[in-house]
Amino acid sequence: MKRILVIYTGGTIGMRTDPVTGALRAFDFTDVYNEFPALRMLDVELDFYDGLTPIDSSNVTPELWVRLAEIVQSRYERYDGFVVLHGTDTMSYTASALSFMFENLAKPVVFTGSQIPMGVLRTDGRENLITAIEIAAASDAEGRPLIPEVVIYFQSHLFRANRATKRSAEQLNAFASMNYPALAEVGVTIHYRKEWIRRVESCERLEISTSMCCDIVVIRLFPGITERTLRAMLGVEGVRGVVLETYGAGNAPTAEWFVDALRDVIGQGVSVVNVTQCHGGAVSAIYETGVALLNAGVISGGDMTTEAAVTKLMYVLGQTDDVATIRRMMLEPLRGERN
Ligand code: ASN
Repeated sequence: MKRILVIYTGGTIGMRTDPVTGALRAFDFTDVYNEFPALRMLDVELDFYDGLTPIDSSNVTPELWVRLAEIVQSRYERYDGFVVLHGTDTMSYTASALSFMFENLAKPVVFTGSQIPMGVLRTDGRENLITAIEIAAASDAEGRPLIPEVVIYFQSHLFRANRATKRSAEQLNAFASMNYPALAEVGVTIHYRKEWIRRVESCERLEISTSMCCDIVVIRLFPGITERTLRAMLGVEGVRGVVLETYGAGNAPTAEWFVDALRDVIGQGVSVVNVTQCHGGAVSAIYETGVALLNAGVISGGDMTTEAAVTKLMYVLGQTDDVATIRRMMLEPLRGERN
């Protein structure tokens, strides 16, 4: 029987309605079999880790990412797979961050959550949790895990974590992966799309990187942005990296002050990564407005999501100070996060 560890971090999935007051309060996962007896029907041995204080995921910090990475690493040999219950609001940041922090991951780490609390009759959490556990336990004919990567399972779709983004605050189908196909689709059966799943490239021990650099800013362009605003954002003391959300295929104003402001900080050793504000598609310097950025030394983020660009930049800046290495690592797919 496969052994799966479920790690509870908080979010809507862990909420139930208090029968007396009607208010939502955190669910006691130590009592999960009473709350949710159907779990006993799964053909897996489940353990629950509830040593974290449940939080709304808007309060997530990189310290929690490190805790999660350490929890998985210290129990890696004991379990066949891991399910992380997490709030949906920042799930794609946490899951993406972990995809970079794990080196040589060969077992599934499946994130899931819900839009409707577990303790509400019409919850989507029940199906999400059960299927996430099944996916974490799935193996091929040789007994190797089917999904040796960090993934998000939500409403019938399994996505690579660093390709996924929260697309709706209302619909149960809350996540999307615009630039990479789903790794599995769930209907009557779970249909794995093996051609899109990462292969394990090394059988070395799982290592984790716990140094994530938070000295970055995200700048979303808008028509009317002034030189004063741009320079103030770029000039924040200690900033080492910038994720610049540009228009369309990576386009930005060609005004001299704009390009100069970027060239100045790049000259001072700041790494600037260009991603598109569009939900799908990639940065490609096909217009003059994109070429100017490349010439100024901006790094193309290709088809990365903002979440992937932010967490990858934090990870890469945590690894090295060398600007050329940072550029090379940002341009290379490290965990299947970009083409
Ligand atoms: N605010 C919640 C969270 O991210 C939303 C959810 O889980 N659906 O923690």
